[in-house]
This record gives sequence, C-alpha cells and structure tokens, in this order.
Amino acid sequence: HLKTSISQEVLQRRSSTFVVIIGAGFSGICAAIKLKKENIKFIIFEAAPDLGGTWLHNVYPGCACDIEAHLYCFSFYPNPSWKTPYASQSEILQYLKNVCNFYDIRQHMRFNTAVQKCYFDSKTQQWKVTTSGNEEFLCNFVISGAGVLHMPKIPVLKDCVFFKGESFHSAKWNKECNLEGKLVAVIGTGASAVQIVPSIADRVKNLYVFQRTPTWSSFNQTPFYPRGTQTVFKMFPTILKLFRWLTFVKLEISFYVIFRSKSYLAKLIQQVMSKAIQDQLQNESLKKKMVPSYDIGCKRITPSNNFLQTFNKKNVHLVTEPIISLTEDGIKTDENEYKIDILIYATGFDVVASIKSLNIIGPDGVTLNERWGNKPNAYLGIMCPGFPNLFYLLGPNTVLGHSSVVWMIECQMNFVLDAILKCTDNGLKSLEVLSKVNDEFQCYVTSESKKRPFSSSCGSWYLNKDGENFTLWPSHLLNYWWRTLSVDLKEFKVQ
Ligand code: N01
Repeated sequence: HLKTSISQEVLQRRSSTFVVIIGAGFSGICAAIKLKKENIKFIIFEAAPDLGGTWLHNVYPGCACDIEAHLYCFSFYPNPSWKTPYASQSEILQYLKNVCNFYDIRQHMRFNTAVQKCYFDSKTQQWKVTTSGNEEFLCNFVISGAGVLHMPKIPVLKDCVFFKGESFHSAKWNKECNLEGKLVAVIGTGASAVQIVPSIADRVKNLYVFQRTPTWSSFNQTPFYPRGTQTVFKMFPTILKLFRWLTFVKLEISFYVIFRSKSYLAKLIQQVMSKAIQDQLQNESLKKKMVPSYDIGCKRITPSNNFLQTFNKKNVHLVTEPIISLTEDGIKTDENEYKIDILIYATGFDVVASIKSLNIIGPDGVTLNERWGNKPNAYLGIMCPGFPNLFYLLGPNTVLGHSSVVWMIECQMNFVLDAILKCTDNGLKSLEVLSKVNDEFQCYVTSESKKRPFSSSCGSWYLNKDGENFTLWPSHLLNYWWRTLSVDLKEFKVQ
C-alpha cells in the first residue's frame, strides 16, 4: 500500500513539472518524446515556421547527411526504408515529421516563436522564459536544443555592396534563383560546398570554386544498398539493429585510427587518401592544389563520391588565388577578375555566436555568455555551474566530426531525463552542477583534445580564437555513453 501511494505521489509530482524546450530539430524532438513518455508536461518553442531545425533550413542542392542514415536517426524509431545509405535533406525532414506524428509531438510546438530571454528566479527556483511574442512562461526546467550551426558566417569582402548579381549563403539558399546557364562562384570547400558543387556543375555555364584550404574528400561512400535491403530490414528488425551497431563500430574504429594524431596508421591512411584524391583528378595542377597538407581529421572530413571528379569537367574551375575584393561584376583575386552572375557563400557558420545565441540569465543576474566568455563549456556539454535546471543538448564539446550526433543527443537526453526525474521524484526543486565537477571534466576535455588532430594548427570551426577545442567531443563515444548513463546527485548542489 505504501509503495503504491509513494508512486502516486511521484506521478503527481512528475505531471506537475513543466519544461520549456527550445528548438524543434533532432534535439528538441528527442527531448519531447522522452519527457512525454514520463508524463512530464512541456512546450517547444521554435523560431522557424516548421519543425526540422538544420534539415528545414538547409535546402541547397545536394544537401544530405554524410553519416549513414541508419545511424543518423533515433534508436527508438528506426527507419528500414531509407532510400540510400546517406539520406537526403528532404528524406531526413520527412523522417522527423513522421517521428513527430507517431509520438503526437507537433501539438506541443509553438512555431514562429523565438525564445528571447530565460531568467532563473532563485526565490521560486523556476525559470521565467520570455518569447518573441512577449509572452512569459514559468517552468521548472529549460532544455536547449537550439543547435550549434545555425548562424551563417559571411566573410566581409571589400566593396561587397557593389556586387550587382545575386548572392546568398548555403544555409539560406534562394530557391527562386535560377542557376541555369549562369556564371556561378562558390566560396569555400567545406562539407556544404562538397555537396553543392557536384549538384550544380551541370546546370551552370561556368562554375568557379574558390578554395582557401583543400579538404580531405576522397572517401568513396557505398553508392547504394543491394536490392532487397529494405525488405530484409522491415522483416527482421534485429538485422537492422545489428546493422546500426556495425555502422557505429565502424565509425568508432575510424576514430581510433584517424583521430590518434600522430599514429603510424593515421599517417598511412593519409598517404592512401592523398593518392586516392590524385587518382580522381585528371589535371596535374589540380592534383597539387587539392591534396591537403594538414593532418587528416584536423578539419571535418568531407566524404563524397563525386566532388573531386567534378573538377575534371571543362566548365568547373578551381581558383586558389586569395580573394581581394568583390567588384560590380564578380570577384577580384590578386591574379584575375572573375565575372559572375551568382555568388554562393559556402563559408560555414559562426559557432561561438550560435552556441551563445540564447540570452540566459542565472540567479545572480550574470548571463551565461558572460560566464562563458570566449570558451563556452559545460559539464558533459549539458550543464553549467551557476545555472540550475538548465540543460544543453549538443552543447559545448559534444558535437562530432566522425559519427552521428543523434547518438549523442540520445545519450544526453537519458542524462537530462534522469536528472529531472531524480529532482522531481525526490521532491527537490533544483539541481546545479558543482564547479569542481565541471572543472575536472574540462581538464579531461582539454587533455583529450590535445591528443587529437583537430587541435593542430589547420584552423577550423572546432576551435575558438585561442585555438582551444570547444565544440567536439574529443574521446570515443562509449566513454560519453558511460558518463551520461545516470546522474550522481553528489555532483550537484540540490535545493
Ligand atoms: O562550413 P566549413 P560548411 N575566403 O566551415 C571557406 C556541417 N555540415 O558549411 O578551410 C575564402 O566547414 C573555408 O576555408 P578555410 C558539418 O558539421 C554537415 O561547409 O577556412 N574561403 C572552408 O573551405 C560541417 O563541418 C553536413 O580555409 C573562406 C569553407 O569556407 C559544418 O556543417 C553537410 C572564407 C567553410 O567550411 C560546416 O560546413 C554540410 C573566406 N573569407 C555541413 N571564409 C553533413 O552531411 C571561409 N572560407 C552532416
């Protein structure tokens, strides 16, 4: 009898708990599903007019995920029907919509509603969340699923205002813009450009690709599944599960091999890849220019079956001279002037600004951005000292360069849910990670990061101005899974 009454009390506590989730991408959707299963009330605020996050915003030609689809999806909602090993943007977006329909999550989403401010009131131990509609919501917990790659970075080029043609960023693709028969320039050769360039090359008259640094892009992806794969996965879910794990293990092995900076094996792979890059290019000068000189893994590896071969086409030109300025008609380098009609910036994202885009004010009136300064950090990338009951998904140091971030999101949500349940079930109002726990964790992250190639000097969005890794998880994924398995209340200040 006692057991039943306790459990009813607990259930009541859970159902009177209210959580604000920021963002309706993979993170926000995962958070919503897990909370719903525990009967915890929540609302999702999304600035965009629909769900999908990254996969709603990025609609450039060729947009896809270069991590295998069966791993880049929720473990609790596998999809035997992925059409290709690497799913396209539209297929992933549809997947997310299906997930939301299945779990009936859409009804909890408020679109066109940005979160303007979150303030923690120490008297009530609650967050006060203000939205763009100037509404205020009181909640017990805030979960940010706002993401890390959503603020486009457009380089300031001299005389930019005078360019007559059309220009836009890869993440703000202008669907109305007709590329057919036009002179087009793409600035950048990162993951986005690697997908855009082969997809538009045949439509345009001439394509100029401005490369500042070459990218390691010679992996050949499996181009298709053998016939019948979908049927087998549908009929035998265990085989699909096994396939997912095999994919996970394969990528983990790649981490061990490639991301151990100076290992003999890493050097060997680098040599093999250099040769593979050269083998795909017909022109000697291209071969020289497109093999990176920095360690593989320092920047994001950009697998593609057709990026390099695109440069063998007559109408595709690699430009490696530094850009001096934009002109009325195009781009001026220190050797040439390139006349263009359309300029595409595939120049990446301002990651510090993206992570710091939320205005979070702690109980002492200090904002999280002030606390963070130039190096955002959080315990397990999830919780920050001084900010009780606030959780980040894909927060600092938990993005991946080699495997599926959806896997990370699930680990994080298991931890967050455990924290919320331990708090509510024990009748606590708040929990805040202790500074010393976070400090120890940051020491671990720093020492692991130093062993990895992304801490070397090639420069990338992984690093802050001081060359410190504040974005990537620097160790293997089972380590992260182990750390996020459960919450130890001894590591928290509770009230
Ligand atoms: O951006 P990037 P991205 N003049 O920062 C160049 C994810 N993503 O949008 O290397 C000339 O990687 C810059 O040159 P350099 C993924 O996590 C995932 O391509 O700095 N060039 C570089 O070549 C990825 O890592 C998928 O010398 C300039 C490029 O622009 C992240 O998004 C697909 C310049 C920027 O590359 C970002 O990728 C697509 C300038 N002033 C994206 N400024 C998946 O499939 C910058 N550059 C999962």
